[in-house]
Amino acid sequence: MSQQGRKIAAGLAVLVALSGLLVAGCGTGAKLTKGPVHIVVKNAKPVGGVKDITVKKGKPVGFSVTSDVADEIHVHGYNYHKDVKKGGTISFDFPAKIDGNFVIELESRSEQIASLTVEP
Ligand SMILES: [Cu+2]
Repeated sequence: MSQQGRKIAAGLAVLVALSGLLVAGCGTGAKLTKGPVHIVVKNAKPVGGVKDITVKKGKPVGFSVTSDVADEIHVHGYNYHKDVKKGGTISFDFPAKIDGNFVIELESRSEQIASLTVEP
């Protein structure tokens, strides 16, 4: 093996060790969402994909949505609805009373923007 080859092998070994640590870190339970979540909707789609919000039952759920299209934000399961204006921002703040996995979407477009997980 050339010296460069050895360096690459050593680098790979470090990467493998690091990714092992990351996987181990996430192994126990899902990662809970810390702090407020801000979802940005651009061209009627969530920027960066569907956002995961994970909280423990009984804890507060807080997030805001800034949208470039007017629509209604619907939190399934909890059945909260709020209208957002084109270019506007709205926020939700409610206690996580029901456990399970719930879709948060742009109601009139049936476009999912976030996934709410409430752990029992
Ligand atoms: Cu809906």
